[in-house]
Amino acid sequence: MSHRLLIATHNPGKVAEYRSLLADLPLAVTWLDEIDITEDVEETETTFVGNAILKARYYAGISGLWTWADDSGLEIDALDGRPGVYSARYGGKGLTDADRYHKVLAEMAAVPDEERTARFRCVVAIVQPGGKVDTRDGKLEGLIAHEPKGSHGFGYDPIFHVPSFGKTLAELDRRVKNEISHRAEAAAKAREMLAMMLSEAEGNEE
Ligand code: ITT
Repeated sequence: MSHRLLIATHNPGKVAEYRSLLADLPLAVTWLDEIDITEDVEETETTFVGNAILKARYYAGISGLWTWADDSGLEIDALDGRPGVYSARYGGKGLTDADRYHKVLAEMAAVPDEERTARFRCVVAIVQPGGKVDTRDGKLEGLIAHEPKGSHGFGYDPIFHVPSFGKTLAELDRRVKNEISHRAEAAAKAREMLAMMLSEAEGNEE
């Protein structure tokens, strides 16, 4: 039996990454903009787990579909974990991704190299039509660069330096990012969880 999986995001950068990460699953993958869901849900929780569940529940309720949502963000040690769960709206509404990472670079201007440690975090929540929910997480450690570099990816990728490659995430090919990223790690774990949830659900249908 084939199911439809809704990737509950309005962020096309995330959709592109999940489409390749889930390409070989026997699932029809769709996303909010493709099925004309324009509603936005306010992310009122203070943790990645809380917001991932909140988004997945909300859009599963509207769509009636198996729903996959993530909450992700950049945690910078020298900024006490900011922008964290506020990554997408850091500095307020109406800013571009570039405005936001320039704000971060300005805040980090006086921070020496050894204190520029940071990590991307991602939590994926999956809700099945009956309402059952579970989560999986992933992270990627790195350093905040001194200036933006590269044009791939989205969000803070141009200022996130990955030491093992000597490059920012935005300088890496999407295939490489999709092997090492916080989203790739969470997605790999969530894929296994989804497979189990699907086979349990099918067992219950028999
Ligand atoms: P949805 O809520 O619709 O999924 P969003 O962009 O608002 O989209 P989040 O609330 O999870 O998503 O915010 C995540 C933000 O963290 C995102 O907008 C980026 O600024 C940043 N971010 C997350 N993952 C990233 C990545 O792989 N590369 C660069 N920036 C990332």
